Parts: sequence; C-alpha cells; structure tokens
Amino acid sequence: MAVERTLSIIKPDAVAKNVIGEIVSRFEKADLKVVAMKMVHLSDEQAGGFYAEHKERPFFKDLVSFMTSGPVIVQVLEGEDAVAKNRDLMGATNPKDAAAGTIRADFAETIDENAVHGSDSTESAAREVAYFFADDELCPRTR
Ligand code: IDP
Repeated sequence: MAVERTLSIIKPDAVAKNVIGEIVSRFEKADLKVVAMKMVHLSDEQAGGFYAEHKERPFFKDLVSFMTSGPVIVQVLEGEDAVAKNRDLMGATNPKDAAAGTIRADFAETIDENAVHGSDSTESAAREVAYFFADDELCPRTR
C-alpha cells in the first residue's frame, strides 16, 4: 500500500464539544500522522470555495453557514492508505448510518453537523490539501 496524504477537518460541532484531542487520538492510534495542522474560523468565501462541488445542492447554504459557525481544525494526515483509512475512521456521512465506534457514530448526531470531513480520493486530497496549506507548511514524517 502506498503512503498517502489526506485532508481532515474537525468541524465546528466537534470543536465546540471539546473533543479535538479524542478525534486526533483516533488518527494516531490508526497510525496516521499529523503533518500539518491549524485552527481557522472559515469565512463564507473559504467554506463556499472548499465545498464548491456542492454549490447546486439544496443543503449548500446551510453547510456554509454551519462550517463558518465556529473554528475548525484543518489537518493533513499522512500514512499507508491514508484516504480510505480516514474515511473508515470517520464512518458514514449520516451519523445514524455510521458503524459503531466510528468518529461520526460517537461524536455526531445529524447529517448536517457530522463532526469531521475527510477527502474522498487521492485526487480530492491533493486539491484540498493545497486549498489550505502551502507546500512548505507540510512536515513529512513517514520515511
Ligand atoms: P462526506 O463529508 O461524507 O464526504 P459529502 O457527500 O461530500 O459527504 O457531503 C459533504 C457534507 O455536506 C457532509 O459531510 C454533510 O455535512 C453535508 N451534507 C451532505 N449531504 C447532506 C444532506 O443531505 N443534508 C444536509 N447536509 C448534507
């Protein structure tokens, strides 16, 4: 399996619940390494640009409003099969469908406030990492 990078966001609901550390700990226990991390209070432009692919969806306005409702933690995770591994740790988009023990099952209640974002492919990951971080802000840790 290849070493990959993926973008993770701990969304405003999870930051408000004060479970940043618990979520990061799950990544670490799964052998994903944080290679960049920052706390940001996204603007409408930043959140709307990040979710541009959902612009025509009925929930877009609410999504941007939620993502700008408080600070988020944006991080880049690195490790073997990082994209799929992170998606497995996150669980299904709707917490009601998320498998027991996943982040969304444990920390989220609704589909619109679902605790975490994770890139869904290596192509999305490359675009999303570049959206938030310059190359020299990434600190490789996997040899
Ligand atoms: P993902 O976050 O699991 O990759 P996407 O389909 O890419 O899911 O959707 C992006 C985000 O948009 C979701 O995490 C969720 O916050 C929100 N979202 C997706 N579908 C719905 C919906 O049907 N109603 C409300 N919000 C939704």
